[in-house]
Amino acid sequence: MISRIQEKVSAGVRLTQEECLFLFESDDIFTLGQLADFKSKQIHCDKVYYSRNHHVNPTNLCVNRCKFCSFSRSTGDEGGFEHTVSDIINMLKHSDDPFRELHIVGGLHPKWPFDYYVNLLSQIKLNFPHVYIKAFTAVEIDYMSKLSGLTIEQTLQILKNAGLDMLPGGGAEIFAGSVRNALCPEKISAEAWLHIHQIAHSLGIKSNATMLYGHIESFEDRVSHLTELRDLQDKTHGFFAFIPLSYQPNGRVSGTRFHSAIDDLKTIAISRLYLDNFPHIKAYWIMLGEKLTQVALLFGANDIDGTVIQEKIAHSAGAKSAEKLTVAEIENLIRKAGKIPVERTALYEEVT
Ligand code: V47
Ligand code: SF4
Repeated sequence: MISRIQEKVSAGVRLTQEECLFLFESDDIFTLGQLADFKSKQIHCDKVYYSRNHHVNPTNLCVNRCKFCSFSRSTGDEGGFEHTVSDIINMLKHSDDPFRELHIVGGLHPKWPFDYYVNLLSQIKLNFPHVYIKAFTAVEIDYMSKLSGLTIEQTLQILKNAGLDMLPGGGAEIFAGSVRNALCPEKISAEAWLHIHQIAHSLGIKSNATMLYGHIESFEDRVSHLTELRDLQDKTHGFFAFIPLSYQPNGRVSGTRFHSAIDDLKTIAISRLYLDNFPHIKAYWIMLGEKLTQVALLFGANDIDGTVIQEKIAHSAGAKSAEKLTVAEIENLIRKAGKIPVERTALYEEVT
């Protein structure tokens, strides 16, 4: 089977679900790396993208309590926080690090009205007109639509008018119903997640997609997750990047399988090979660690996210990576992998 897959990759022919599963079950990591690097070079030469980005988490209070999430709190819990819009603007004004992209995600606050989110976007655009805003997972969009009584389409259109530039890829977790029910029973369904991204794309709002892996899912679950994304991308071409998120064990999900550096590299490489219609595969250094991220650049990843100032979600689940990276550190990491660092905006425009 591997020689057939090699021939198909060289000829640019799409891989089947069976071939994708075969690759997950294979331990031939060097062949996988070679194939994925070949594919990545075809699309991007040796360019690896990064952005100067800043994370903002308006609140960690959340009415959902997903089992893998160490970030969220219920009202009254120790460690809960809720920031006003002016707190956030002040915090950004006093940031020591320059940024071109804001990544804004948070919990589903039990009391805030829809206006909070609209106001947050418009105040950010007023104060930082040149910054792109990547904000609110499909889970948050669904919650806002229920809060406001508006349709998903109306909700997204209002957010877009207020300054929303694109959606992040969070909340996808694993689409397989049995795993989703075990990990995050209160979260929107896979169908709802895909539907919200489809509507966003139809309104001209681009988005990313993620897959949380390395917990209780099977390789078959990963293949069907990737297939759902590939199918939607065929219809809309609205996704920029796919980001496999390596599960950071937090002790609240029992029965997790040991996951490893090899599994992380394999998942990046297979994503590059199978998602032939996704322009970018992102190695998220916050969850992989800086050193493995550098190796992932030789396994099909062509994006490293960014400086990621003030990340809270992975670090509250025990991620050991740095709090942020400087541009010099990122560029050095990319160059030492034999690749060419390219700064980008959230919308993948090259910054010169
Ligand atoms: O949806 C929560 C995940 C996601 C854990 O679009 C965990 O550019 C691992 O989606 N272990 C949010 N993961 C992060 C996210 C993201 C990150 C960077 C860039 C982009 C982008 C999106 O974090 C959640 C959930 O899947 N998460 N807990 C955990 N213990
Ligand atoms: Fe809430 Fe998101 Fe954490 Fe789930 S993953 S508990 S929806 S913040």
